[in-house]
Amino acid sequence: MNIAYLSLGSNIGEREQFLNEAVLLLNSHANINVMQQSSLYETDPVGFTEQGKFLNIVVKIETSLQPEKLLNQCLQIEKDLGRVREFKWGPRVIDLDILLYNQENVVSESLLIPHPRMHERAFVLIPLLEIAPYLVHPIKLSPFSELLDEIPDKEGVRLWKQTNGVDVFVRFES
Ligand code: PH2
Ligand code: MG
Ligand code: MG
Repeated sequence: MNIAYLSLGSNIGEREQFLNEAVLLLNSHANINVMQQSSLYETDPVGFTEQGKFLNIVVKIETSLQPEKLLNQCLQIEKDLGRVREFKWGPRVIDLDILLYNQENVVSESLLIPHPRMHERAFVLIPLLEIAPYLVHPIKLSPFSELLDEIPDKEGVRLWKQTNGVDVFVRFES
């Protein structure tokens, strides 16, 4: 079995519902087991900033799928939920990115793991550290907690709905 961490984001329509459906679709796959899910964070758009705020989460999965097969499954779920790709970093109903796959470095035409920008994105690291506080970057060999300390603008990431396992117990309004 392999352990992977995925980043999920949505900034169009019923964002929370798209995230929930994506997690359900992941978990309904025979070879994917969702083990942990972070709280929901509302995050200011990074890169192309003229778009709506995102909801972002990170999930930990257990899977027998190899990275390329896992990527195909993520892309299939994006399609199933109606994602239309207009331009890079543009608004989307759902985005599923593979962050980590065991402690492996995967380099292929379609896939780079660890995700090449994860260490500079607070919207990835904050939810990741919530569920895996002691994880170390497999290439940089620094703890993700230290990489987060180096990011200047973390204010763009706000806890929006806190989760305790799968149970939601409090909702933060922004
Ligand atoms: N995803 C991007 C680009 N910018 N910004 C936020 N806040 N959240 C995202 O998930 C995100 C982004 C490209 O996939
Ligand atoms: Mg992305
Ligand atoms: Mg993506």
